[in-house]
Formats: sequence, C-alpha cells, structure tokens
Amino acid sequence: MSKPLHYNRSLSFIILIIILFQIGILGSTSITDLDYRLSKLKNADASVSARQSFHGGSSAELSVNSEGNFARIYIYLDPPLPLEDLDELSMWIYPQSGDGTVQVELYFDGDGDDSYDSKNLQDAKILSRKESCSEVGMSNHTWNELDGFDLEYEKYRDEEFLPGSLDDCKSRLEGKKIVKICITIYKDSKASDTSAFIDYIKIGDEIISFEPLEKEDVKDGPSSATPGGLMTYTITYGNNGIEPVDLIVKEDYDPQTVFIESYPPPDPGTFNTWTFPNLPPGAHGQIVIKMRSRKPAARASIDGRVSGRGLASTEGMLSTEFESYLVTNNVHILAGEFNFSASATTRIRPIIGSVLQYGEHGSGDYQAEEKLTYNSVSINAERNILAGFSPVFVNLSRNSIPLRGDWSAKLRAENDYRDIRWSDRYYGAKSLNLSYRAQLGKTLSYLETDSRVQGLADHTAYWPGGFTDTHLNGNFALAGKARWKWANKTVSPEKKWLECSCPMEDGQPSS
Ligand SMILES: [Ca+2]
Ligand SMILES: [Ca+2]
Repeated sequence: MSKPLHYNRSLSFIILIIILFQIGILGSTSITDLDYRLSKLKNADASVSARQSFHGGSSAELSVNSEGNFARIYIYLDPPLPLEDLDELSMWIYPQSGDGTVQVELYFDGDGDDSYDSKNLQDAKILSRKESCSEVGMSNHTWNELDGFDLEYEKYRDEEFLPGSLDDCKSRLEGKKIVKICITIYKDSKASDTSAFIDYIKIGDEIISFEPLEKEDVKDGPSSATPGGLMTYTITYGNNGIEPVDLIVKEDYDPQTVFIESYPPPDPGTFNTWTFPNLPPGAHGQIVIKMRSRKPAARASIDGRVSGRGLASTEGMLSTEFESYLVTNNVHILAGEFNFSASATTRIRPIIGSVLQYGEHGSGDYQAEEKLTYNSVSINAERNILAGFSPVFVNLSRNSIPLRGDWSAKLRAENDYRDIRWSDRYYGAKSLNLSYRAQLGKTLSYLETDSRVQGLADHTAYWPGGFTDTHLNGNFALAGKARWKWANKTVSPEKKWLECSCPMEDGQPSS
C-alpha cells in the first residue's frame, strides 16, 4: 500500500514597494493655539522684541511716536470661546516711556456665524474704560500684571448697558462667544512718545508669550518621502508655565518605521525619550528626528523539487502587490501637570503589482520542479509538473478506503500594473504533464506553456484591447506562448500562438 503523501504548502511573499508617502498632520496643534497679529501703522510700531521679556526671551513691544495715536495687539479665538467659559484674562505690561492708556476690547458673535459684525444686533463689543498705566497702578520700568477681570467695561453703541465688570458682562451677554480680543496702548498726549512691552497674555488655558517657536506645530512631518527613505519629524516643546519644570518628551514610533538619529540625541540608553531638567519658564526648543520607513527584503530565489505517491495538494502565491496603510508617530510631552500629545500620520499608498498563483491537486504519482525568482518589481516562475492517476488507499483504523482521484491544476497570472490576466485551469484529468515559464514585470510579461493533458482545460487571457477564451476536452497536447511588451505607453502582444495536437484515443478536442 502506498504511503499517503500530504504535501501542503503555502508560499506567500508580500513584497512592499513604497513609492510615495503622504504625510498629513492630524489635528495640527501648537503650544499656543491662539492667533495674534500686531498692528502696522505709520506712526506706531508693534513688533516682537527680545529687548525685554517677562516670560521666555521675548515680548511684544508697542511704541507710538508723537504723530501716532495707538499700537495694538489683535488676538483671534478660533473656535470662539463662550464668554461664560472665560475664567482668566490677564497680561503683563512693562511701561517704558510716557504714561500710555491701556484698553482691552472683546468682540462677540451672537448669531452663530463665528464672526463679529458691528451692524448685527446680536453680535456685541465691550471696551474697558480707558485708563492710563499709572491710573491702574502700574509703575514704569517694571513688569506689572493687569487682570482683565479688574477692569470696568461698557458696551459699544449701547448707552442703556450700564458699565460693569467682566463678571457682570458674563450674565448680561449670556450665550455670546468671544471671537476677538484687542489690547491697545494709546499715546500719552503729554509725552513725545509712548512705549510699553506686553508679555504672557493668558486667555483661559491659552498663553501668548511672543516666543518664536510657540506657533510651531508640536509635531510636524514632511509632505512626502521616497520609498524606504528618510522622514524627518520635528517636535516643538516649551514651558508655558511660570515655574521651571522637568520636561519629558516621549515618542511612540510606528512599528513600521525605524529610528535613525535625532538632534539632540535621546537620553542615554533610549531612542525615544528626551529629558530637559529644570526648563525655565517660556523656554522652547525643538527635536529633529530622522526615521526610515521599513522596506522589506524584496529579493529571493527558490528552487524546489518534490515527488511522491499519494495525495498531493500544493498551493503557491507570489505577489508584488501592497495594500495602503497608515504610519502614525505619536509624541507625548509631560511637564508637571502639563500632559500633551500630538501625532503625525503618513499614508502609504497602495502598490499595484503582479500576482502569481498556482497549485495542483490529486492522487497518484506526483512530481514537481520549480524555480521561482522575484524582486520588488517582477516575478519569474518556472514549473514542471508530472502527475498521473494511480489508486491510493487511505488507512483509517482497520479499513483501507480506496481513493479515486482526478488531477486538477491551476495557474493564475495577473499583472495589474499593465492589466494583463492569464488563467489556465485543468481538471478531471487522468494525467498532467505541465511545463510553464511565467514572467510578470513592468516592461515585459510572458507566459509560455507546454501541456499534455488527459482531461479538460480552460484557458483565458485578457489584456488591454482583447481577450481569448479556449476550452479543451480530451487527450491533448497544448503549447502556447504569449509575450507582452510595454512600449510606447501601450501593452501589445508581440507573438502568440496556441497549438493543439490531437485527437488521442478517447475524447474530442474542442476549442
Ligand atoms: Ca456674528
Ligand atoms: Ca515671552
């Protein structure tokens, strides 16, 4: 009794080619999400200055000369902040020359269009009473805190609205949302020029410190990268508090990326953690990380030979196709109570390539020889199959069951890049003698088959511009050769023939 041969194999190679990266920043966030603008007027200057600062290394310097009237900071809240949620509105002011007048204005949206319109009665604007720096108790040449909740406000063009504190306005302007805040320094009419520095404006949880890096995205990445190439991520960190902190930056790398190097380098013994001990208030910095996308080995050569008597079932698949996936690198910044996360996501596009699938199934004598070579852009396969029917017995406990089997075989070759598909199927066969060579590449694809079969066969081929469909039944010999070349931006058959020699003893060929 022959020994059952169980031969089951699954060959699956996924060859990844990364042609293009598309990096999208999900929820791009910066240390300060408030936008601000400084006024640009002929006789007044407003600019970021490193000459004085309360927090970090710089502040906004507002100066008005004798011909000017005012200099202003415009702050935009996007999304608008409901007035009832405003729990803090403060700033630090350093009066330098003259005794300028400070005014804070809040602009509200009341009709839901996220903008202020002076003609819309539902929208509103409130202004703090104009008071000079000395009137609100500030001293020149020193940093003074001004709390917006200590000021008295009146409503623009509404004389029935009694002046009141910001807390009074909260109840009277219920439901309105702040879209813009202006801080203005008006000229001291008695002085030749008026100037002041403003720093560390706190509106709710957000802080404007006029530091160059505070508007950078916490996590930023390139818009595209080459296959398996370098991707550079930039992390921006900062201490927005008013006490020094130990700040820790921790990266969660996507498993499909590899860390290469960073500046500054990570903490010793780590590749994803940076510690900045005792980081001063207002200090900001950046970490530049270079990563590489994983590019799997895309070359292999396989020589195989199998033979035996019994049940045979083989399955093989080679593919250069590659599904799209996302690569996400996350960053976590920890500084005291401050815990911040941001991420950069890269979409890796799908790769359209080639797939070769083959297999035989049956019982009897089986012999297969194969040589498979592939790389990231092409598949090359050469297989010789010899199979014949012979009775096989499967021994299940005491009873031997004779198995009557037919042979079947399939070969499916797809070049999806060039839209070529071949499919050969043999079934109900008493014997198979198949030889084929297949090449699936971008410029050249071919399939050469030589088969002697006692049974049935379906043979189809599709390519841009045509298809063939052949059915054979009987005892036949079939030789086919199809070769497709990519030239002048079209795929065209170079040479193609199908030969059929028959009839044999039983069965009639048909096509
Ligand atoms: Ca509005
Ligand atoms: Ca500052």
